Amino acid sequence: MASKKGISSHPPHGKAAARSDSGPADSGSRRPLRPEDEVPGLVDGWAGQRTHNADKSAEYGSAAGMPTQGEHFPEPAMAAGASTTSEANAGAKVGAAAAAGQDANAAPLQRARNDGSGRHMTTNQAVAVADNQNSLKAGLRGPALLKDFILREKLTHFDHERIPERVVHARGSGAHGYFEAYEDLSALTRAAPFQQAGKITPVFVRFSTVAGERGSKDTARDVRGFAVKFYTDQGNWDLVGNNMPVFFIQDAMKFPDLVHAVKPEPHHGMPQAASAHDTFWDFVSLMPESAHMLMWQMSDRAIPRSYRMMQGFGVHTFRLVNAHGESVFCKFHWRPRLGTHSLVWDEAVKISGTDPDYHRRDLWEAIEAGDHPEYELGIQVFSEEQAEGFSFDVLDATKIVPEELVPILPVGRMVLDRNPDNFFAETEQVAFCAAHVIPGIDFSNDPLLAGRIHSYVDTQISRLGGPNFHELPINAPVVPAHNNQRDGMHRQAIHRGRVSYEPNSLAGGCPFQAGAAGFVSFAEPPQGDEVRGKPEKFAEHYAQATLFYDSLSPAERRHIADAFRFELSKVTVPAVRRRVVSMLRNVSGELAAEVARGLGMALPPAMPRVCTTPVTPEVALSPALSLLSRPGEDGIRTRRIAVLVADGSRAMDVTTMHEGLTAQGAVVRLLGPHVGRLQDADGAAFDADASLENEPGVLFDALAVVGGAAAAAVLAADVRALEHLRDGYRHGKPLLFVGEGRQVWDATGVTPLDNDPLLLFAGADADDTVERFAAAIARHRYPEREPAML
Ligand code: HDE
Repeated sequence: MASKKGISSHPPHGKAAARSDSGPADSGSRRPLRPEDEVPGLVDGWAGQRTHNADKSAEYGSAAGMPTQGEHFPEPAMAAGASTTSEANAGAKVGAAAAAGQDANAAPLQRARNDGSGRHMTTNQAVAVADNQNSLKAGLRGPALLKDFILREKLTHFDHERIPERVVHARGSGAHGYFEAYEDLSALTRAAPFQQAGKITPVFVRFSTVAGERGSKDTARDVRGFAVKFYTDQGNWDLVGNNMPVFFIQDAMKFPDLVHAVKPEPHHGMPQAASAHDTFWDFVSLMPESAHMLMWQMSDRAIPRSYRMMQGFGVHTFRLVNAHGESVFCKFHWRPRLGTHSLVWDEAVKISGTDPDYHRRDLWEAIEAGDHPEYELGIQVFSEEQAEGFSFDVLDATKIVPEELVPILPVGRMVLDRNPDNFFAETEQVAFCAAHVIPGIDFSNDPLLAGRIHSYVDTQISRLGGPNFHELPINAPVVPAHNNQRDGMHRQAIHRGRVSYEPNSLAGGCPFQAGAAGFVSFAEPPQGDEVRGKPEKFAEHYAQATLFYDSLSPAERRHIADAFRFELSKVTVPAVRRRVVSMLRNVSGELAAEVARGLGMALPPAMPRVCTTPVTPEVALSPALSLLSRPGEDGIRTRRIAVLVADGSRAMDVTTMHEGLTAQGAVVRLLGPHVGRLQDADGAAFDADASLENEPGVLFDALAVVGGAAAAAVLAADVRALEHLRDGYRHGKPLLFVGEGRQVWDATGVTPLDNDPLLLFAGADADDTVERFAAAIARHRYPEREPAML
């Protein structure tokens, strides 16, 4: 057993360190020597007491069991890690002696913020810059001089302002916030955020697309990253998930192949941020395990309306481990309070042209407006024995555990309430890592997860330039980190003392191993021989793809067929198209036939299945998979409504609409032929805050045209207004026409469906117009219009 003892409060004093207390007369920071400054004597005392490494015997044999705390000695002031006897001499640069356990990195981010307000400009060496307009020249028309260190510093820094973008998930947006636990989960896990009801843990979240480069559009058809860094009081925990609960591949060995296939083709660097090309479909159709994920990727989930309106999933099966070392399997789910909503494809394409930053802007603006996005964290918990009984393998990341099989237990909520100060310093430099777990959270043997545990740390080393990326302010934990790792590029911490190894006696044994209080890996029994291979249940590739497809509404199913048709129409090699459709036959005959029809090809025979023994899934339909089951709890809150206006629009209508919808939390914009001042027939003035040109209708969730004959005539003759309304109708959005505004609808030439519930006409003086419109907006879309509009 290792000792937890320490030596008592009065260590033996050795020879006092030779020190001079003389110094400049003005050095008020000096102080006389104190007994605890007698570092050499103290250390000798520790070294003398630690006659041998008593911890050593605990390292051997399977009986060793739980690790024990390392032998160490209580630390008197300025002793254990002291570097020099002059260390306590305070100064404007060095400050005074470090407090025991100090780690400046653990402080809140404000320690690193830089505020130039009211300050003059300086170089990086803090030398005031007199002239920031002109380089130094030999004569006004003469050559610039090499000795202009100010110009050179500025240009040199500029030349190195970029870092490599992420290999995948390069395009992303971040936000700060907090996680609040609903209840004490200590029976299940010792993970810090879940130890008491109401406990708050700070978080930083980064949402992303996967395939596109850093400057690519937000509304690409793609998986979205949903990465959460919990700064817990037990260290950082990163839950690095996606907005889809499964993945394309089962084994990390295939990840580079998958990414090479989906990224722009290497010979010509196209297409950007798109899976609609030959190499992607060639690869995935030779990897039938991707069938389930492809259904998600071709579904509405791949074109979310907003980062604030998408679910998040941990994807892999994890372990929760409690203080007794007992473990259960766990799947993590994030559920947005605003509901899960999507764009439609034509809309996503148009948005990408008009606002490639659509999701980034949406997240930023909502937080700035005080509409803080909120997500509930839920867990599915099941035992190893339960898992063994499932028809699928929980270690296979291409499978979900249906909610109908294992219910989701809500355990807390996350609120994003603060935008970053600086995109680069925070969102770009944040380094998520699947290996960042804390006591109480552990890995399962999912072979995809195993690769991730390696890959994320590794990639940061080239992306962030060395092994000390954990010291960047955004990555540093909120509790101090102490170990014997030293040096490396860009080291920020100034470690004290001569000891950077353990065991030691010269630093009183510190920092010492935490024993049972630290991270203790779950004692997973060994599984068998070392082999390269996959378990049998991994061979079933289609049952859950079918489950997903069958559980969706007709409109959602149609969107999947449309997406396959579009993507495959971009594939130039007919054999690849055929192979994909032959794979789809194993998912759904209906889907395969629809896609084949859309591609003008004969239905190929079904692809031979890898698993020929039929599997009986526990769940044949899972309504929870349909977006229809996830409308959200907040009605029209944060929905963007465009009110189309022109000179002559009834100012009263404008005001009623604006106030009525804003009162329900919607974001209303007046869209005029130009921005700025407009007036109604009576001369009442109002301002258009956007124009038909700079904020086209696709950027809104609903559109309205208010009354006023002159305005209606102007808008009915404006092709942009008509296009916005046609798009709005085609994309299933609520449309409202008040009084003479109806003339604008008539001018669109659209023949509406009978009894379209989201196409509203209101009399000029009706009282319930805003209420009817709000009710329609809360229904979001009427997808039944789409087939008629293709
Ligand atoms: Fe990632 N992934 N990934 N991934 N991943 C990265 O790490 C990797 C996988 C996910 O906002 C990279 O820092 C491997 C699944 C997100 O910064 C890289 C494998 C899931 C993000 C990497 C996977 C994810 C990444 C690139 C298969 C959902 C963005 C830059 C074995 C559970 C995090 C970086 C952010 C980023 C590797 C598969 C989610 C290269 C090897 C499955 C959300 O390390």
